[in-house]
Amino acid sequence: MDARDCLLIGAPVQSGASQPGCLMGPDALRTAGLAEALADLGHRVTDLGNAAPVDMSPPAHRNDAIHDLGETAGWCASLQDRARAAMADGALPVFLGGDHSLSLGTVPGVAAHAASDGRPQFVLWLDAHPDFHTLDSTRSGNLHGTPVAYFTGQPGFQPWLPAPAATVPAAHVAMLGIRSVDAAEQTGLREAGVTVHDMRSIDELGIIRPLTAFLDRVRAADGALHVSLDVDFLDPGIAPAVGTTVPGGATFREAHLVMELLHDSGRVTSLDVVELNPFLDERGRTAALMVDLVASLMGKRVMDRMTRSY
Ligand code: 5AB
Ligand code: MN
Ligand code: MN
Ligand code: MN
Repeated sequence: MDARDCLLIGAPVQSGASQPGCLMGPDALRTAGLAEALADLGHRVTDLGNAAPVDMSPPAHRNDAIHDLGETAGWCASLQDRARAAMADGALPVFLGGDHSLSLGTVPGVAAHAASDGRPQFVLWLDAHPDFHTLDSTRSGNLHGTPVAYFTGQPGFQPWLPAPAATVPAAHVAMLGIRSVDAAEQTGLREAGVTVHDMRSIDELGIIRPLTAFLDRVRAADGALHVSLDVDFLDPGIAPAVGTTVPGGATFREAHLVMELLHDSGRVTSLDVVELNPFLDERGRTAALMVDLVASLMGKRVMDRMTRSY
């Protein structure tokens, strides 16, 4: 990868989760040396500090489980603007979460820029969960479980959340690492046509084949690629600092391989690093691992290889 202009944008959102702590995520990633790691790789890095939500007071929703709707809607609006502006600057934005509800803003924002460039937007969702609830289907009321339904244009989000600046077709979304899906999500994902590679398919096929198949599609369409990396994509044994641990996640080596293949593809145009809850971490090890994975995605490797073929 050539040297890129990387913009670090903190999004200390925690209104979409039930456990407090994601508020500290951006600072933990900074403390773990994210800017330095990217600068060491030759990238130009600017840390824009933390974004803030705009004021919003949507009407109450009939689903009583939903909490902090106004604050999450305010983040959604604010981050759509920030994401769009960062892309218009020609930069590669790295959004430092914050819970996964931040993708309610980042994905429509980058997709709106891609649309103005006449490029199709693709999304790679690295997560234990598909986050495909609607406001009506969420049982927990935690809006970090809703962004993919929102940005693929599923009905029922307005007027409670702002209209997305642009949507991403469900057929342009691939998910990897999935191992906890609620019944309503199963149905929704199937009907929408999202590509879901669950952990079983990774066990059976390995992680390379599904990923390279998706990257080939992005390349063929000359698409922009947003990567959304949820800490719980990883196995809790290596990444304990997350409120929604699910056993059986990606290993250290699988995760690095995903990042290295993404780097080699040269397609990644924007990135979310989400759900880090430093209050649950052990001596900063999860934050350090997330920084290391972002570095892999941005070109860090142990050995320079002449060629690679699989
Ligand atoms: B995360 C669950 N499906 O709706 C729900 O961590 C979990 O951003 C959502 O992937 C997990 O609350 C959201 C049970
Ligand atoms: Mn552009
Ligand atoms: Mn998630
Ligand atoms: Mn998750």
